[in-house]
Amino acid sequence: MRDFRLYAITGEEFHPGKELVTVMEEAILGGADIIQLRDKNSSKRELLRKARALRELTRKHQVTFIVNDHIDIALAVDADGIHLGQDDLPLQEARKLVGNKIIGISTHVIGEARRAEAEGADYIGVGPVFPTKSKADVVDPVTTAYVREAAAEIRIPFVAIGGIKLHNVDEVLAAGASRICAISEIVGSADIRGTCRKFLEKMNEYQGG
Ligand code: TZP
Ligand code: MG
Repeated sequence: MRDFRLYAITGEEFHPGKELVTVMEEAILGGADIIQLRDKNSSKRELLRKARALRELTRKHQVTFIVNDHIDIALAVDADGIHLGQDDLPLQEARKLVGNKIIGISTHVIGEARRAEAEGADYIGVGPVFPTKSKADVVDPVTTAYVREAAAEIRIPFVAIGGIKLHNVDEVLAAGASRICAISEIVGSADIRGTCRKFLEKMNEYQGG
Protein backbone atom coordinates (compact mmCIF):
# COMPACT_ATOMS: atom_id res chain seq x y z
CA MET A 1 0.00 0.00 0.00
CA ARG A 2 0.99 3.62 -0.38
CA ASP A 3 2.51 4.63 2.94
CA PHE A 4 0.90 7.24 5.13
CA ARG A 5 1.62 9.32 8.22
CA LEU A 6 -1.51 11.07 9.39
CA TYR A 7 -4.74 9.08 9.41
CA ALA A 8 -7.98 11.02 9.90
CA ILE A 9 -11.18 9.14 10.73
CA THR A 10 -14.65 10.63 10.44
CA GLY A 11 -16.61 11.40 13.58
CA GLU A 12 -19.59 13.54 12.72
CA GLU A 13 -20.70 13.83 16.35
CA PHE A 14 -17.62 16.04 16.91
CA HIS A 15 -18.52 18.68 14.33
CA PRO A 16 -22.22 19.52 14.61
CA GLY A 17 -23.29 21.97 11.94
CA LYS A 18 -20.32 21.30 9.68
CA GLU A 19 -20.47 19.19 6.54
CA LEU A 20 -18.65 15.86 6.51
CA VAL A 21 -16.90 16.52 3.20
CA THR A 22 -15.85 20.04 4.22
CA VAL A 23 -14.35 18.76 7.46
CA MET A 24 -12.45 15.93 5.81
CA GLU A 25 -11.20 18.22 3.07
CA GLU A 26 -9.77 20.52 5.75
CA ALA A 27 -7.95 17.52 7.23
CA ILE A 28 -6.53 16.61 3.83
CA LEU A 29 -5.44 20.19 3.20
CA GLY A 30 -3.68 20.09 6.58
CA GLY A 31 -1.77 17.00 5.49
CA ALA A 32 -3.86 13.95 6.40
CA ASP A 33 -2.92 11.39 3.76
CA ILE A 34 -5.44 8.66 4.57
CA ILE A 35 -9.12 9.07 5.39
CA GLN A 36 -11.51 6.54 6.89
CA LEU A 37 -15.29 6.63 6.83
CA ARG A 38 -16.36 5.34 10.25
CA ASP A 39 -20.04 5.64 11.05
CA LYS A 40 -21.81 3.30 13.41
CA ASN A 41 -25.26 4.92 13.09
CA SER A 42 -26.24 5.53 9.49
CA SER A 43 -28.35 3.30 7.29
CA LYS A 44 -26.69 1.47 4.44
CA ARG A 45 -28.10 4.00 1.95
CA GLU A 46 -26.80 6.89 3.98
CA LEU A 47 -23.39 5.24 4.28
CA LEU A 48 -23.29 4.72 0.55
CA ARG A 49 -24.01 8.39 -0.03
CA LYS A 50 -21.25 9.45 2.38
CA ALA A 51 -18.80 6.93 0.95
CA ARG A 52 -19.42 8.19 -2.58
CA ALA A 53 -18.82 11.76 -1.51
CA LEU A 54 -15.60 10.88 0.32
CA ARG A 55 -14.41 8.73 -2.58
CA GLU A 56 -14.81 11.71 -4.86
CA LEU A 57 -12.97 13.96 -2.40
CA THR A 58 -10.08 11.55 -1.84
CA ARG A 59 -9.68 10.97 -5.58
CA LYS A 60 -9.53 14.71 -6.15
CA HIS A 61 -6.73 15.05 -3.58
CA GLN A 62 -5.11 11.68 -4.30
CA VAL A 63 -5.25 10.40 -0.75
CA THR A 64 -6.12 6.90 0.39
CA PHE A 65 -9.74 6.12 1.24
CA ILE A 66 -10.71 3.36 3.67
CA VAL A 67 -14.19 2.24 4.77
CA ASN A 68 -14.71 0.89 8.28
CA ASP A 69 -16.71 -2.32 8.76
CA HIS A 70 -18.66 -2.36 5.49
CA ILE A 71 -16.98 -4.37 2.76
CA ASP A 72 -19.99 -4.02 0.48
CA ILE A 73 -19.83 -0.23 0.66
CA ALA A 74 -16.06 -0.27 0.09
CA LEU A 75 -16.54 -2.36 -3.04
CA ALA A 76 -19.51 -0.32 -4.26
CA VAL A 77 -17.56 2.95 -4.26
CA ASP A 78 -14.18 1.42 -5.15
CA ALA A 79 -12.54 2.54 -1.91
CA ASP A 80 -8.84 1.75 -1.57
CA GLY A 81 -9.47 -0.54 1.35
CA ILE A 82 -11.36 -1.59 4.43
CA HIS A 83 -10.70 -1.50 8.15
CA LEU A 84 -11.84 -4.38 10.34
CA GLY A 85 -11.92 -5.04 14.06
CA GLN A 86 -11.38 -8.27 15.94
CA ASP A 87 -15.11 -9.08 15.81
CA ASP A 88 -15.62 -8.30 12.14
CA LEU A 89 -15.28 -10.68 9.22
CA PRO A 90 -11.94 -12.54 9.64
CA LEU A 91 -9.11 -11.23 7.51
CA GLN A 92 -8.82 -14.34 5.36
CA GLU A 93 -12.53 -14.19 4.47
CA ALA A 94 -12.34 -10.47 3.81
CA ARG A 95 -9.33 -11.02 1.54
CA LYS A 96 -11.43 -13.30 -0.69
CA LEU A 97 -13.91 -10.48 -1.14
CA VAL A 98 -11.63 -7.47 -1.59
CA GLY A 99 -8.71 -9.00 -3.50
CA ASN A 100 -5.71 -6.73 -3.37
CA LYS A 101 -7.43 -3.78 -1.73
CA ILE A 102 -5.92 -2.57 1.54
CA ILE A 103 -7.01 -4.40 4.68
CA GLY A 104 -6.35 -2.74 8.03
CA ILE A 105 -6.95 -4.56 11.30
CA SER A 106 -7.51 -3.11 14.79
CA THR A 107 -5.32 -4.78 17.42
CA HIS A 108 -5.09 -4.41 21.17
CA VAL A 109 -2.35 -6.88 22.10
CA ILE A 110 0.80 -8.03 20.37
CA GLY A 111 -0.69 -11.48 19.68
CA GLU A 112 -3.41 -9.91 17.54
CA ALA A 113 -0.77 -7.86 15.73
CA ARG A 114 1.32 -10.94 15.00
CA ARG A 115 -1.70 -12.80 13.67
CA ALA A 116 -2.80 -9.88 11.47
CA GLU A 117 0.70 -9.61 10.03
CA ALA A 118 0.93 -13.37 9.42
CA GLU A 119 -2.48 -13.39 7.73
CA GLY A 120 -1.55 -10.64 5.32
CA ALA A 121 -2.95 -7.42 6.77
CA ASP A 122 -1.64 -4.34 4.98
CA TYR A 123 -1.47 -2.29 8.19
CA ILE A 124 -2.68 -2.53 11.76
CA GLY A 125 -4.14 -0.13 14.28
CA VAL A 126 -2.52 -0.15 17.71
CA GLY A 127 -4.76 1.14 20.45
CA PRO A 128 -6.58 2.64 22.16
CA VAL A 129 -3.35 4.11 23.46
CA PHE A 130 -5.16 6.50 25.82
CA PRO A 131 -8.74 6.67 27.10
CA THR A 132 -11.15 7.73 24.36
CA LYS A 133 -14.79 8.68 24.13
CA SER A 134 -14.92 7.93 20.41
CA LYS A 135 -15.30 4.19 20.74
CA ALA A 136 -18.37 2.62 22.29
CA ASP A 137 -17.08 -0.83 23.22
CA VAL A 138 -15.02 -0.71 26.35
CA VAL A 139 -11.40 -1.58 25.75
CA ASP A 140 -8.87 -0.60 28.38
CA PRO A 141 -6.15 1.70 27.08
CA VAL A 142 -3.20 -0.32 25.87
CA THR A 143 -0.79 2.48 26.85
CA THR A 144 2.44 3.33 25.08
CA ALA A 145 3.82 -0.02 26.27
CA TYR A 146 1.98 -1.71 23.40
CA VAL A 147 3.23 0.94 20.96
CA ARG A 148 6.78 0.03 22.01
CA GLU A 149 6.12 -3.67 21.49
CA ALA A 150 4.63 -3.08 18.05
CA ALA A 151 7.53 -0.82 17.07
CA ALA A 152 10.04 -3.45 18.12
CA GLU A 153 8.43 -6.37 16.36
CA ILE A 154 5.82 -5.60 13.71
CA ARG A 155 7.12 -5.13 10.18
CA ILE A 156 3.95 -4.00 8.39
CA PRO A 157 2.88 -0.37 8.92
CA PHE A 158 1.18 0.27 12.25
CA VAL A 159 -0.77 3.33 13.24
CA ALA A 160 -1.29 4.42 16.84
CA ILE A 161 -4.87 5.39 17.72
CA GLY A 162 -7.05 6.29 20.67
CA GLY A 163 -7.11 9.47 22.71
CA ILE A 164 -4.19 10.93 20.80
CA LYS A 165 -4.07 14.73 21.09
CA LEU A 166 -1.51 17.37 20.27
CA HIS A 167 -0.65 17.52 23.96
CA ASN A 168 0.17 13.80 24.32
CA VAL A 169 1.36 12.78 20.84
CA ASP A 170 4.99 13.21 21.89
CA GLU A 171 4.68 10.21 24.20
CA VAL A 172 3.34 8.10 21.34
CA LEU A 173 6.11 9.21 18.98
CA ALA A 174 8.74 8.64 21.66
CA ALA A 175 7.41 5.09 22.01
CA GLY A 176 8.20 4.47 18.35
CA ALA A 177 5.04 5.24 16.39
CA SER A 178 5.63 6.84 13.01
CA ARG A 179 1.98 6.97 11.97
CA ILE A 180 -0.73 8.67 13.99
CA CYS A 181 -4.50 8.42 13.83
CA ALA A 182 -7.08 10.62 15.48
CA ILE A 183 -10.78 11.30 15.37
CA SER A 184 -11.87 13.93 17.89
CA GLU A 185 -8.64 15.95 18.02
CA ILE A 186 -8.79 16.47 14.25
CA VAL A 187 -12.44 16.67 13.25
CA GLY A 188 -13.50 18.40 16.48
CA SER A 189 -10.89 21.11 16.11
CA ALA A 190 -11.82 24.72 15.41
CA ASP A 191 -8.74 24.79 13.17
CA ILE A 192 -8.59 21.39 11.51
CA ARG A 193 -5.84 22.30 9.06
CA GLY A 194 -3.69 23.79 11.78
CA THR A 195 -4.16 20.75 14.02
CA CYS A 196 -3.10 18.39 11.23
CA ARG A 197 -0.07 20.52 10.42
CA LYS A 198 0.95 20.53 14.08
CA PHE A 199 0.66 16.72 14.25
CA LEU A 200 2.93 16.50 11.21
CA GLU A 201 5.41 19.00 12.65
CA LYS A 202 5.67 16.88 15.79
CA MET A 203 6.18 13.77 13.68
CA ASN A 204 8.91 15.55 11.73
CA GLU A 205 10.68 16.39 14.97
CA TYR A 206 10.90 12.72 15.83
CA GLN A 207 11.61 11.46 12.37
CA GLY A 208 13.99 14.12 11.19
CA GLY A 209 11.64 14.96 8.29
N1 TZP B 1 -10.17 2.52 17.69
C1 TZP B 1 -9.39 2.52 18.76
S1 TZP B 1 -9.52 3.97 19.60
C2 TZP B 1 -10.64 4.61 18.51
C3 TZP B 1 -10.87 3.68 17.51
C4 TZP B 1 -11.77 3.85 16.38
C5 TZP B 1 -11.24 5.95 18.64
C6 TZP B 1 -10.23 7.04 18.46
O1 TZP B 1 -10.85 8.30 18.55
P1 TZP B 1 -10.15 9.55 19.26
O2 TZP B 1 -11.23 10.60 19.26
O3 TZP B 1 -8.98 9.95 18.40
O4 TZP B 1 -9.77 9.12 20.64
MG1 MG C 1 -15.47 -2.90 12.95
